[in-house]
Amino acid sequence: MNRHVIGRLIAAAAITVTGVAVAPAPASAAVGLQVWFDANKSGQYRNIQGSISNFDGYNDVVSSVVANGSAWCLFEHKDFGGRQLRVTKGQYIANLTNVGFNDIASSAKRC
Ligand SMILES: [Ca+2]
Repeated sequence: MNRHVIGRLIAAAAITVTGVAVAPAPASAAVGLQVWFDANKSGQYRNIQGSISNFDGYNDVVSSVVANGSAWCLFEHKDFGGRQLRVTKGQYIANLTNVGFNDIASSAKRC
């Protein structure tokens, strides 16, 4: 392989890397409220698109969240009852323990 060909290969590799870098990450494409069962975006995941009056199947387990598109409110009880935690638009809370809301959320809606 001569030097010229190697140069072209390096240029092609650089273009490929650039292409990957500018592609949207899956997280940035998300809409709604993203919730994970564990801290730091780990464990099972749900993407909430609208008002959910009852976290059926994931009640009292949410430990990290990202609010996309608007602010979202988490509620302690189903049907938007009990204590409320407002997550501002774009905010990522890596560990809901830090805001006194770990394994508590039972419903959510935009707010
Ligand atoms: Ca609850």
